[in-house]
Amino acid sequence: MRFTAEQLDRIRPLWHAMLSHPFLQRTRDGEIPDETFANWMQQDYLFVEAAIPFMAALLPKGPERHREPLIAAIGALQKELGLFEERAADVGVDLRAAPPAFTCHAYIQFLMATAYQRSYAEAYTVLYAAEKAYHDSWKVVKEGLDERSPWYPFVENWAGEDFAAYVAYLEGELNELAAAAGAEEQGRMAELFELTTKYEIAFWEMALGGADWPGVPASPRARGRGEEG
Ligand code: MP5
Repeated sequence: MRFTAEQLDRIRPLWHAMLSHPFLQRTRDGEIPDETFANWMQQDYLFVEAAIPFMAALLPKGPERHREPLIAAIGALQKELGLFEERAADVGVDLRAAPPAFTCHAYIQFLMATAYQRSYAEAYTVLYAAEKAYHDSWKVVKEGLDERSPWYPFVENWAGEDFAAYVAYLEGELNELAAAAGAEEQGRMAELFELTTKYEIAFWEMALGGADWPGVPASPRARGRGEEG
């Protein structure tokens, strides 16, 4: 069995926990409150912004054949920020109203630490797991969300054919990297695969439960929907 199939098999209960998360199910069923979805949008906008330097940090570490695809992926992220901005403007959400939540902050730190401190194959594992997680997660939402929903463009972005092809490409490349890695490095890649999945679950949990830091009183600004007080 190839690396990605082996990992998905190994962490199946976790992957299932991610895909059956109430945030996804309620979004799929059109039951997610606007403020809750806005919370996710604000936090994921910050995450995508941070994913650009993460990808850029992978560039000098990777093989030359990965340059063009990584540059294209960075371009796609920049376009994705535009999608957030367009959706947010449409529904009156201020994407800059909330600071990074604890989980978003931690996930971003994890991305950057992985890019700078780990091998290319290890960092690429995190890239693949995060992209695959979003592809699979938004496919769950696609199963039920009304195409006229203001959130449907996010479904089209991550559950669409272009993103599916990108994830399939990453999968093939990651399996090549894993085949060339020694047993110890493969073990570290497996650990990072699992950790990334846990961060993904934590991110949905944060999106659903609010973006306040433990011990810090909720700030009215953080709600970011223009209702002061
Ligand atoms: C992605 C994302 C997908 N936007 N947010 C989280 C928490 N995980 C994964 O990455 P991208 O870079 O938007 O395709």
